[in-house]
Amino acid sequence: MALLTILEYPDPRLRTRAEPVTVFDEALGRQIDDMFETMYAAPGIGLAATQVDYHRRLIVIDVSEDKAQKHVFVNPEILARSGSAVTEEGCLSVPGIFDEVQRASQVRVRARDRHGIEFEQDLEGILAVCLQHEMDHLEGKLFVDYLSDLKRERIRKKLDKDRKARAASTPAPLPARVPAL
Ligand code: GNR
Ligand code: NI
Repeated sequence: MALLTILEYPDPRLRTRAEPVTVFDEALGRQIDDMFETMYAAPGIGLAATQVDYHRRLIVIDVSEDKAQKHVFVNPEILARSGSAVTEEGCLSVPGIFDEVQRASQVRVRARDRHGIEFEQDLEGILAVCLQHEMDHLEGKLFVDYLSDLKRERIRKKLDKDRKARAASTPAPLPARVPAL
């Protein structure tokens, strides 16, 4: 298993539209396991493949507190949506930023599991919200796109500043030892 690097806004790779998964093999299984490990370590309740620079239609979600309710959605499609809910959302690709987003409160999804078996499921609550947030990632869309241009610009500047502060506090790599002449 391996921890994957999560891309951060405004990385242009987060704007990629993911392609359907066509092969359900061991490599896909490993990618799913690595995404769960990365999501739990972050920690987050969902992760879309786009966020780890893997541009296939693949999502993992676990909204439980004991890492005991793993959901995998490959090539997901929303068949129906109903209701409306406003949730304070965050995103591992937009670290430290939280704001309200309005979405459907219930969705019916059709997807495939890691073996390629198709299923349909009704989701509600945070699970429904999270699935919609993750499906946006597969389209290259981020929750900050629902906010005003002014807010999004402020967020971009704050993340830039945070990244510079992080880089400055990270010890510089040791210089390679140069043999004495
Ligand atoms: O960890 C996450 N929490 C969250 C909270 C409210 C709405 C959506 C989310 S998803 C997010 C992880 C993430 O960035 N997934 O793409
Ligand atoms: Ni996200």
